[in-house]
Amino acid sequence: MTRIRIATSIAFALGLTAACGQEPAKTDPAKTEQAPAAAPAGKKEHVFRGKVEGVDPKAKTLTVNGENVEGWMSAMTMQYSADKPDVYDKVKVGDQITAKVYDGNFGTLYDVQVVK
Ligand SMILES: [Cu+2]
Repeated sequence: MTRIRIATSIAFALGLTAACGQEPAKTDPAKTEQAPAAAPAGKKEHVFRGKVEGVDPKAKTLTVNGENVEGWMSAMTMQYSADKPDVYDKVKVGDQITAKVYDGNFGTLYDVQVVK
């Protein structure tokens, strides 16, 4: 499911990407379409930074070239979903963004902000 570029996949193929692309454990697609996903309670929060390389409002995915997030994920380009549906309208290719991410959830960006 995860589209990782060849260059990064070579570097990270040996185990580091094992957790990436995992769907959040309790995601209900019908629900997330209606309401913002609640931030996971009690999970460690990390600050995510990256550059948007693709936006697909229909599929509700963002392809983001993310910087290394210590203890969460290595630097890589992959697809994420956003916590709120309006993010796909707000964010454009080339935007630098920040977001909140949580331990155990490697597929969702919360509180996405475009860095001006
Ligand atoms: Cu990843």
